[in-house]
Amino acid sequence: MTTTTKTLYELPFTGVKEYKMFINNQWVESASGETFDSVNPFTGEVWAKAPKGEKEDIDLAVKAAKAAFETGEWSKVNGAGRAALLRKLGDLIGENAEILAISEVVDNGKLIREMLGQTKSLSGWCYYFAGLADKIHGESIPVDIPNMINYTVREPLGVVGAIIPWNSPLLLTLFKLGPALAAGNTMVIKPSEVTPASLLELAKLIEEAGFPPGVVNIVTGFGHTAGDALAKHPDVRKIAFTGSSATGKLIVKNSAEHFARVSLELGGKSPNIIFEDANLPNAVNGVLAGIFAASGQTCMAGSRVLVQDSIYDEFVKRLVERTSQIRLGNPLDMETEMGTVAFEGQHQKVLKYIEIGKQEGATVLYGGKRPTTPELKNGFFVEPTIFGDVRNDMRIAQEEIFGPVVCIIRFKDEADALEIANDTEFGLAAAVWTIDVQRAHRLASKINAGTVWINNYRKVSYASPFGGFKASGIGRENGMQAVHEYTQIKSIWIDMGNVIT
Ligand code: TXE
Repeated sequence: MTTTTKTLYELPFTGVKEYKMFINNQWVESASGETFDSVNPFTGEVWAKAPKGEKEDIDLAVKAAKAAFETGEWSKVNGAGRAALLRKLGDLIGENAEILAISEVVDNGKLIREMLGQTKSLSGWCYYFAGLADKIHGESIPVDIPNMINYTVREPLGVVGAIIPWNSPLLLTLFKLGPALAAGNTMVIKPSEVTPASLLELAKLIEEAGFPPGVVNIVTGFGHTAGDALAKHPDVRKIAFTGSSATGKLIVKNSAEHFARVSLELGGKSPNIIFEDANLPNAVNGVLAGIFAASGQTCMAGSRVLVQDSIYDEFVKRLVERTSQIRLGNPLDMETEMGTVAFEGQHQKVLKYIEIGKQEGATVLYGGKRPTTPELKNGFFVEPTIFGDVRNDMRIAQEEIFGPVVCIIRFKDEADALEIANDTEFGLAAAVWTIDVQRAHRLASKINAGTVWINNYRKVSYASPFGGFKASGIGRENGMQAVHEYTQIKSIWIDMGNVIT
């Protein structure tokens, strides 16, 4: 039997798709009737339009979410019921993985080969948090007061506002939606203005799964209007945000006006540390995946590669050789190995940082420009770029570039590596490549980062807490810890009386 494997994926329609947004299980235009464009970063052309939601639309969505939480059908659904709905959503995501993946690729230029795998794995987030939905319990506490019983329960917070970036809209939404709904909250989700489509495709599945009206609302629009209104809304009890540190700060200030909780997953400048005893082919693979996957647009990108002096030349030679083989092209083609960056503004930012790196005296070992071949010239491409001779105090080593640009920094010994690794305002992730198990554990315990990978890079699971130290964020996503972040504890006291004599 012969099987044919599809290599080029395409949208199931032609022309510009006009989306509506999802409030109270209704598909609606924005109150103003205005829309905004989503541009395909490979072609530079508009491929979809979404409603330009603003404060009025956010108010409607929060009202629906509040009613669903307080008095609606959802307020009567127990943990097992919430689990069943999440499982159904997981099934539907699996069945519709292709359209979800394609709409995200056309919105942000990520690779279809990466997105197909990622969208299938999203079902796992639904199943995992479904499994926890009926296991959210408090404690019985032995208080030191006669005749008193004290116990706690974990209750949902109420309306959760989720503000989502453009680099991985579906995955970063599932990080929030899974635990928030498992715990019994309701949600208003604001996708990035750069990538509205994949979350509106997800909304179709949320409707089909049978979630009652108001449980999940998706309002498309801009950060300074819709996002701002959501963060400031007095009926929103928690804001779950992934994005830039600058916007994260604003969100903390705005949500403080009504004491909403916040969880923030912000930027990074993660060190990927290669010792002389490391398995070099594996380390090179880890460095490539760490920085060039998603064209470097991941918060956990291994953007600082620290290489021990004794293997520096050999490592760089291997890295340049492998990088020169990376095939840039149409992100919808399964053969393509690196896509575009997500939008024009980000493209300009990345190219600007490459110029800054050159001015700072770093050496371009590979790449460093926008490619000019006819097939690539309309897309927001940046060549995979390797800077050598980088000092850790350079701007390219300290500021988040969020593109396919890696800084190679030399170190002498373990102490030197640790000092450089921690010399950053960020603390999201780090990796150590060594076969010395004692050194691996020593460094894992001393690096200031929320995740440390040993002899691997970029592994994430719904079961394992993810989040940052220092300027990389507040709170954790994934794992049981995430469910707790969407609950509040109530302490209940019972007086047993004195009837027995
Ligand atoms: O992020 P913003 P931008 C970093 C990365 C990137 C830079 C800028 O370095 O180059 O941030 O990207 C919404 N109130 N990361 O400008 O502004 C916005 O609409 C409420 C790292 O796109 O943080 C979008 O939905 N919301 C990162 C979301 O915030 C507001 C992922 C993220 O946009 C708002 C993305 C406001 N005043 C960028 N202003 C990561 N950690 O993975 C904007 N938003």
